[in-house]
Amino acid sequence: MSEGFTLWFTGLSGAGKSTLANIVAEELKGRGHRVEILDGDEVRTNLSKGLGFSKEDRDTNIRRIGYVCKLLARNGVIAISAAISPYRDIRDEVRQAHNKFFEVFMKCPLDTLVERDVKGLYKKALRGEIGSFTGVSDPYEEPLNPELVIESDRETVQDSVVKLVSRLEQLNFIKRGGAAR
Ligand code: ADX
Repeated sequence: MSEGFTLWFTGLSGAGKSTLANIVAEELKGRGHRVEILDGDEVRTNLSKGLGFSKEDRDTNIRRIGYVCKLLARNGVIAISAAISPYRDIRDEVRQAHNKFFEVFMKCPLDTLVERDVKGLYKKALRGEIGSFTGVSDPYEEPLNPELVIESDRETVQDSVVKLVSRLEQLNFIKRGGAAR
C-alpha cells in the first residue's frame, strides 16, 4: 500500500484553496495515488451540517475534518482538506495527530479578495449583513511554519500546482517523477 498523508490547505475564503486542491488531486491521481478531498463548503452540508461560525463551531468542524483525514491517511490515501481553518492551535492539534502532515498557506491580500468577491460574501460582510466573517469581522491566524506558502494573487494556478508537487517531492511525501510510492 502506498503511504498516505494529509495535505491541509488554509487561507481566507476565495484565496483559491478548493481550486488548487481539485487540480492537485487530479495530478496526484494521475500519478497513481488514491486521493480524497474534504472541502469546507461541502463538509458543512453533511459531516458538519448545523455548525455555525463561532470559534467553538469552527473548531468542531476542523477537528472533524482532521479526524477523517487521519483515518484516510493511515489507510494509504492522500487526504486533502480545503477549509479556512482560521485558528492556529486547532490546525496544530490536527497536525500533531498525524504521522505525515503538509500545510499549504494560501496567502492573498484581503483587498484582492474583496475585489474578486466570487461568492458575494465579502460585500455582505463589510455591510454587516454577515457577522463573524473571517478576515473582516473574525480572526484569521496565519501559519507560522507551513510546508508551503502560495501567493495566489501573484501566480497562476498552474504555477502553484508545479510548486506544490515539487515541494511534495522534495520533502519525500511523494516520489519524484510521477510514480506512486
Ligand atoms: S472554517 O472556518 O470552519 O474552516 P469553512 O471552510 O468550513 O470555515 O467554511 C467557510 C465557507 O463558509 C466560506 O468559504 C463561505 O462560503 C462560508 N461562510 C459563511 N459564513 C461565513 C463566515 N462568517 N466566515 C467565513 N466563511 C463563511
